[in-house]
Amino acid sequence: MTQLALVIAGSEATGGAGIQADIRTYQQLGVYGVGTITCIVSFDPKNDWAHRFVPVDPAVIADQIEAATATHDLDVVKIGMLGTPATIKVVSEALRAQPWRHVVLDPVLICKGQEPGAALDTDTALREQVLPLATVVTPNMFEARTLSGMDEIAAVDDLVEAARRIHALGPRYVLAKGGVELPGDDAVDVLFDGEEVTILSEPKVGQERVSGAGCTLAAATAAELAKGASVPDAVRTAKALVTAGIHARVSAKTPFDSVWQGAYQS
Ligand code: PXL
Repeated sequence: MTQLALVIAGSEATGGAGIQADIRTYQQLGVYGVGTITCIVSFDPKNDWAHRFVPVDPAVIADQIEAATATHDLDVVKIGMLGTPATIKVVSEALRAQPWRHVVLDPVLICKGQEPGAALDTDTALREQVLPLATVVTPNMFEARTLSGMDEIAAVDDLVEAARRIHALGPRYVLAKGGVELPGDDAVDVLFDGEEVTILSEPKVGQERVSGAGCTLAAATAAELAKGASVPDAVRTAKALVTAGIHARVSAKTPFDSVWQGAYQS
């Protein structure tokens, strides 16, 4: 039987990140992707690739989720960029309207085109309204600092502490991603389930950030969960897919190349 999964995320027009990367990831793992678009991000090549950000009307977001959930029996969802408090509110209300086996939250906090003041409201809304619904949350270093309230994450021990603090906010599992930002030869992620800490480590593929890695990791986790994997197994497969996708990255004129999901072989 074909497995289905929902993704609620933004469109990133170059194809590198956002729902474009999510749907490719679902496809690569044999999962039929169903998508709701929350916002449209168009980088501006005339202005240093600044993010131009347009939120989708909350009523239209609600309509999309209604169409998707009325058409299919969906019990796994990945949530990517939401972007505004109004979007967060409508998505959290829609999520509460039915039970979910897994809610994978990539807590994308700010987009460079947004006002910092608006971003603070967004952080608070995400922390209060969506984070407690997540079965897995996947913060990067910046998001881990913001959600945990820690000023500095300089080593794996700090990342573990951040994961503990974020876990206390309600999600069932925290996958805190060190990525290329923590010093050392390996890209280290920390998985915390409230009791046990699991360290996941893969050799870094260069020192450059690659667009779409975070989106792809969360989407691959959701796809594997949809197929029945446990959270630790889903995360391991997701990390392998991202690592293969960074090796095979698509070169781009934006400051970052982008992950190629099609490179992964299970
Ligand atoms: O990679 C984070 C991200 C997620 N979703 C959308 C984005 C970005 C980064 O640009 O535009 C829609």
